[in-house]
Amino acid sequence: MKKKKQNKMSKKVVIPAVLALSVSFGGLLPTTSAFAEEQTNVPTVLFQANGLSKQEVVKAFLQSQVAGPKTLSASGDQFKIVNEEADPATGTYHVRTVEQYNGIPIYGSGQTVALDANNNVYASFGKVTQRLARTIIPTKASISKDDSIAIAKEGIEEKIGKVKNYDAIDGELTIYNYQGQDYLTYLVKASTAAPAPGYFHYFVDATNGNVIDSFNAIHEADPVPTTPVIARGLDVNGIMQSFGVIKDTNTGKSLLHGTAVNGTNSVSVNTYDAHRMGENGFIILSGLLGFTGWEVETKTNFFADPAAVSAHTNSIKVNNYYQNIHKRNSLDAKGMPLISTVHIGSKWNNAAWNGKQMLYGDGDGVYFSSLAGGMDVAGHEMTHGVITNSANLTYQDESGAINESLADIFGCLAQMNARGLSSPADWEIGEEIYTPNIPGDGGLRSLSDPRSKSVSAAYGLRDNRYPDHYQDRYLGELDKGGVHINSSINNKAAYLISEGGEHHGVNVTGITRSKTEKIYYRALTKYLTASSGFIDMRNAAIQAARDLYPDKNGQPSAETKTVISAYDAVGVTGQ
Ligand code: TI1
Ligand code: ZN
Ligand code: CA
Repeated sequence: MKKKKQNKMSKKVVIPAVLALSVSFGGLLPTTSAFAEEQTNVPTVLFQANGLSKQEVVKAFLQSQVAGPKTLSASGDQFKIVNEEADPATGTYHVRTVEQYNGIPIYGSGQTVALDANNNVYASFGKVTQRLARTIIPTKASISKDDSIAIAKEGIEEKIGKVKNYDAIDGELTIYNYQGQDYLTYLVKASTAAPAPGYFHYFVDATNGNVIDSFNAIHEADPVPTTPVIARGLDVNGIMQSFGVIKDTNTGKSLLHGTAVNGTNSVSVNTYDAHRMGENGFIILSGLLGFTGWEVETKTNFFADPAAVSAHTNSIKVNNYYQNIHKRNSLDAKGMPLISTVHIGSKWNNAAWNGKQMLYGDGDGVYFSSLAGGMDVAGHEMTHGVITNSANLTYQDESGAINESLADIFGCLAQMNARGLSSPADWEIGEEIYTPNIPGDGGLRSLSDPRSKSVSAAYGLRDNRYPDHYQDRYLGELDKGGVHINSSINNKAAYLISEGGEHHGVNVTGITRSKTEKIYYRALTKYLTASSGFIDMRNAAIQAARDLYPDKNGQPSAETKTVISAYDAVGVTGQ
């Protein structure tokens, strides 16, 4: 009873300094994350429930972050709840919202709000648009949805030629902010198989039919089921692997279609061959439409393509990692199939996630050998799949660097997990496939010491090395704003959290891999949003650490302190 009273008193500190500051700028700028004071003492209550329902609390809290006139009848309710989940482990409740204007969703918007057991808001991430109620965005379309579809078709067919048959095409009214201006658009999404596979997105101005922006995304195809058999094959590293596949009983051929089984969850795992189709074409075609390449087949139950065997078995291992360590059922947490295609392009020195599946190049044999041979590469690409289905971090600038970094972090952790706890730590990424003619030179990037790796002089970085401090970050336009460069700053923070060490004069006490992965997974799936940058990553990791390892007597736990000092060490400091 007494405790309860104290809690009530403490709730008076509704808006801590950090939040108050961001709100005071809020009339002009979008606010960034609202985040409870991390250091000590101040209770982590950003907003009191006051008997409201969870949904009401979330909306009232988000509205409270909007400075000035909150609502205007023309703009309507600004926030729409799109996902809610309880976390039984911590008794907390997590809500995702998107913003809308007059009921029309705003493309790319989103917030996460976390409620404690009393329904009080204790954390929130994601920009809140400040002047929506005062912004005049047209909400009346003067062209029809069908007109917008016709306009999108025209654009698509200019690019890939006459499309006889669209697999799917539809439009939806969406507010799209492009180069600082809000447009009422129809977002037309179109899937094509021929003459080229594609998943096109067209933003057609609903007031005048202009195409504001367009791009291509991706989808997957269905497997063909038959009789299960056990097959084998050598992987890229010369190791014999054994795995279940299906045999087409009519032709007697086995296909590289299997299942990753973990307890009651089972996920389809299908691996295909692009026969060296060009990477650009493949990425576009496969994205939405579902072109996955050609079947990998054998008549003997022995699969003779090492790249296919590696991609296939690595994807099972990475899935096992996410299922066993994070209780995640495949990349979308809903059991989606794991699709990989190997032999993309001619000597393509890369691997990718196209929104739907994994793609692996063969490498040129000098810079990289077959990229399917890197288990951490598979972990990296599959983590992009997890990100697509959680925070959906925008692949550009800071949010892109956080996206790339989480791909590297979980790539490393999944690989270490597969090797077993007793195996030595490995914080190099891509060591199995990088510069095959120079043995022992590690990987493409290093999480333990980013500066041990050189980077192209085109970036103009100090000593042409990957940065390990926020002040050394790359601010140019190459690599989508340095997504593979600045990722190193966050990579180093994750390494320090796990292993500890002194960095730029800050001492960090390591808390183990196992605690590190729990913190980052929680930050990714419960707190980060599409627009999160470095400071949000810091705040999300601290919040996740505090959830998992709570403060005691107003003092952060050792784990939380480690997270704070790791981010201090890489120059990402609480303001
Ligand atoms: S997600 C993918 C980006 C690809 C864009 C091209 C379409 C990516 O980040 N690929 C990894 C592959 C990798 C991963 C290689 C781990 C080695 C180790 C990557 O880092 N690519 C580098 C080469 C890059 O694209 O700059
Ligand atoms: Zn990547
Ligand atoms: Ca590695």
